[in-house]
Amino acid sequence: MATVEELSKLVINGKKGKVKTMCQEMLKEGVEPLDIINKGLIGGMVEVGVRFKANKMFIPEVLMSAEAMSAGTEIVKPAINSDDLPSIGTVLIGTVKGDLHDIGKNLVAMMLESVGFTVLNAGIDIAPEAFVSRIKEEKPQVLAMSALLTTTMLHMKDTIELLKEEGLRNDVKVIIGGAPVSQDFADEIGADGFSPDAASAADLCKKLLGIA
Ligand code: B12
Repeated sequence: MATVEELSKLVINGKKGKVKTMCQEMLKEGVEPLDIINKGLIGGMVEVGVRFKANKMFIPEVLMSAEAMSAGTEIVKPAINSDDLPSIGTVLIGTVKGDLHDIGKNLVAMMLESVGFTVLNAGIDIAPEAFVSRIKEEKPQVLAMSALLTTTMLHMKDTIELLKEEGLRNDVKVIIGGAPVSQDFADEIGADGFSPDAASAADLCKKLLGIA
């Protein structure tokens, strides 16, 4: 029987095809889908982060790991998506301007969908003006912004300021996340919430909208 540790190793080694096959096997064997994602796939990416920082892995390899992780996520996603649930609210999610990291953001999107939110995934490198214009058009209840770089997290503040300028701040709850972001930073820039991972992001959105 395949283990989450073995899956993590395949992610670290960027073995996209093998990751897909192992995810399929694990689902067949009845392994909890969220364990496959959180312990196996994310577990692998966490180690990739450690090695990247220590200069033991470089960008091309990190990208291969990222692709392997995304491919695995696509396999597991249908097993946790509850398409039949009526929508409990709409969340606009995106990675801020200048930032191309999207793995964590996509996981948050997936978790939100799995608990019944309609998710508008704006993608990466989203400028404050682009977030604000989608909020005007599509009126989500929550704006979720992701940033992985200390240099780009400041655009979260710019977006909140622009929402205020446009008189939209009270129409939408704003949550933020990503490795360099913290509760303190959220308080400082006037966001409504922060959460450190995808599962708690879904709980946070429910709490902010008063959904039990
Ligand atoms: C993968 C990766 C890349 C990939 C991205 C591929 C992709 N499609 O996303 C590539 C190779 C492209 C890349 C490029 C770069 N990267 Co990079 N990258 C990483 C790495 C190794 C992993 C990130 C990741 O995917 N983690 C796994 C996911 C699951 O975790 P996560 O993103 O944190 O998300 C979780 C939570 O944070 C939270 N969350 C995330 N978003 C949100 C949003 C909301 C609303 C909420 C509530 C929660 C939430 O939930 C998620 C799931 O639990 C990190 C190292 C690290 N430790 O984070 C560096 C890292 C982020 N990168 C870094 C750097 C420096 C760069 C580059 C500048 C490198 C370069 N010299 O070119 C470029 C910048 C490109 C750009 N303009 O964005 C630095 C940032 C340093 C800093 N403090 O600013 C890091 C920390 C590495 C390091 N230690 O030096 N990178």
